[in-house]
Amino acid sequence: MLVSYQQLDDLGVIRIDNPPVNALSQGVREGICDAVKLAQGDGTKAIVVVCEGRTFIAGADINEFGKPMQEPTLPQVNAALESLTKPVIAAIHGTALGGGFELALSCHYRCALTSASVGLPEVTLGLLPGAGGTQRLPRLIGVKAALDMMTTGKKINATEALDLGVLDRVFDGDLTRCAMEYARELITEGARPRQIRDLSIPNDSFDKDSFESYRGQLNKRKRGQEAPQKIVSCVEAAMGMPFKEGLAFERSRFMECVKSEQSAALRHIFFAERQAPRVPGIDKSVTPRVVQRIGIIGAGTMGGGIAMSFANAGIPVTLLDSSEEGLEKGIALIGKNYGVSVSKGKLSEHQAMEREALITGAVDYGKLADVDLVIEAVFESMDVKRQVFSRLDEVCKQGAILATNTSYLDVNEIAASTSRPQDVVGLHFFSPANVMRLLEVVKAESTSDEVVATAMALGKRIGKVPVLAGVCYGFIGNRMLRQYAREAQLCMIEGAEPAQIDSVLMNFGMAMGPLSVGDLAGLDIGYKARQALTEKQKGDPRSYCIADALVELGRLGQKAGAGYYKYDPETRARSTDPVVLDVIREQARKYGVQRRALSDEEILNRHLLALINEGFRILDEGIAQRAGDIDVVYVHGYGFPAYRGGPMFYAGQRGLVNVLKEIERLYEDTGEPYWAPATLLKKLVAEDLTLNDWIGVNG
Ligand code: 3H9
Repeated sequence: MLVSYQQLDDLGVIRIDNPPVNALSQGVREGICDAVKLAQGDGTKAIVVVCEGRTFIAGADINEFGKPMQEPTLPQVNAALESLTKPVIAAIHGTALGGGFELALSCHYRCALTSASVGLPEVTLGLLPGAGGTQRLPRLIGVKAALDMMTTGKKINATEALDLGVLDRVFDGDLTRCAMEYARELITEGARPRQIRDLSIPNDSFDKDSFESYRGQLNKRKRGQEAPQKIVSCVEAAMGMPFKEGLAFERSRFMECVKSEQSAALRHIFFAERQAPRVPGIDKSVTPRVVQRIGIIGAGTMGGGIAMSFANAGIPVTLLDSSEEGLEKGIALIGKNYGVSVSKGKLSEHQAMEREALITGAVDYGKLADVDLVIEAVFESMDVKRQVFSRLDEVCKQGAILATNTSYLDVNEIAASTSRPQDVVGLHFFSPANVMRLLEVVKAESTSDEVVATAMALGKRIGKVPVLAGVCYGFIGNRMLRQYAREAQLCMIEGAEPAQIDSVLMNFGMAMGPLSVGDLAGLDIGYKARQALTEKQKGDPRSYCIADALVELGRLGQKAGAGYYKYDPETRARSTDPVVLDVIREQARKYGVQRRALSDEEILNRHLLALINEGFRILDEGIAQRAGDIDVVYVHGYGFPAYRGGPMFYAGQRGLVNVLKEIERLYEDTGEPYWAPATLLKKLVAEDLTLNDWIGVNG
């Protein structure tokens, strides 16, 4: 029974029970309508709507989008609840989200546990609140607050919701009992049904110009996204139209969103994120090890960021550095970062102090004797890593997990420097580690299932999206990035300016262009890494000669005020530098490259197809378990626009046949082996299969 109705003296209780999150599937919607009919006809004086399990309704059932809509629709359910002629009280625990919150807004009163929160996260799925949210919320809390909630998709906690007037009552304790007491209070007071639809929005609360400037801000904040702009239109409609017409307007915009490619892409990412931590082949009986204390080696920016990730989740950390001076610097940087969070109002001083207190500094490896898991974040050199791991092997207790944060190096070789390779795993965090959500969990040949399961569970516990990767140079993300970065270099030497390349990729939706990313990270990093390689390993000099020449001129990127661009020392605004254009032309001459004008389309295609082709190879080799994992890596670690679903989903949207044709053309034109189409791509096209049809080497 997804929905039950029970009469308890003078109260009716509608109880929803659709685990795991009480999503509003067709059966639930039908069940609520049936319950409303019973409630209307019996002798009860008020109705309480409550949910079983861990949360109030978390929204429409996302699995139903993209399939034919089945009645009753959620707007119909909400209209039925709102029209009941006795007070209806929503009793909220956990999170009332999306359609779940809209259902609560159709009830006449709302109460919640103090631990609850409410929100309209539809925008994160490329949707808008399509069951009256855009019409009811502005009537209840005003246009500006409603727009902010709906366009950010952020939840608000019960206290904020009470202050805003979204909730009427909050309490601690047994929700159903408290809600029933509240309902009886309302009956005693003679409270009447109170419909938000009947409230009006004052016409002067938000004028036409304010809507225009709000749209302009959204264009920057939500660059390229359709749903946020449609939300603004719906709220404008709420102001200018009667409720019923506003609802119809909202419905038609909602249906446009449901059918959009952007929403399909964001829904794909929603499910891919949840699937990523699952590792087929690991037996359900494998239980993760208990992890209560973490050790981190290296108090640099990376080590400090990793330490903060654990402290933020309440897990104590021992942060070790080889020198007192390095340790002091690292701890000071952590303190500074927490200070910034306090000044931005993201943390209270007390919270920041509590978190900092969880991080203890050390310079003596003996202090790591009792940690359950240790992560090495030292200099990227195999010799250094091997020394660190053999030392850890000596000091760490049996059963402790030994992890490396290497971005490229061979985890098998690192594991071999210990007597317990089964306990060694890669945990590749992305910078800044306390902010970025991606965590590549690298399984080496001997890593035990228990260790992988522990890493996945721990990643989730600290709020990351863990993705399994196999061992190869650069794992999933950086291996693909090399192909993408190569195209940026080649496009430059062949004729494009840095600003053209960056703006093409920004217009596609990338968080930053490849050359701006280079300047931000520092061009010296790649330069140093190349110095350690042989000429053969470095590959085609055209793919790095410009970067090398810039470093040799002291242009190390933003930190030096100059890289691919020059940077204003005060504002840090970037501009094109004729010196760089000269360097590019000089390198083209040196390598005999005939420069030409490159179209934006060519630049975009070459970058994306380079990612996609390598993605197919990675999938074929079993380095990634699923295409969706690659998408999650690119969205959460490399600024790929989530509304395009990640490189592999995007390839599917373009059509694998078309993608193959374009890669084949690039291969023919250049003769470069890296443009040889990936075997898996050819196989899927030949067999007329999609990526979803394909079951990879990992099952
Ligand atoms: C909407 O409401 C549109 C309306 O305005 C208009 C309609 C006309 N549907 O995240 P978790 C599954 S749009 C189906 O790991 P947590 C999820 O896939 C919707 N399934 O748990 C997973 O399944 P599995 C607006 C859903 O405790 C399982 O539940 N609402 C839905 O970390 C557990 O999920 C949202 O955008 C759903 N709506 O977090 C809210 N939600 O175990 C989306 C979850 O098989 N949901 N599942 O992988 C969330 O934000 C989080 O799931 C929540 C719980 C915070 C609720």
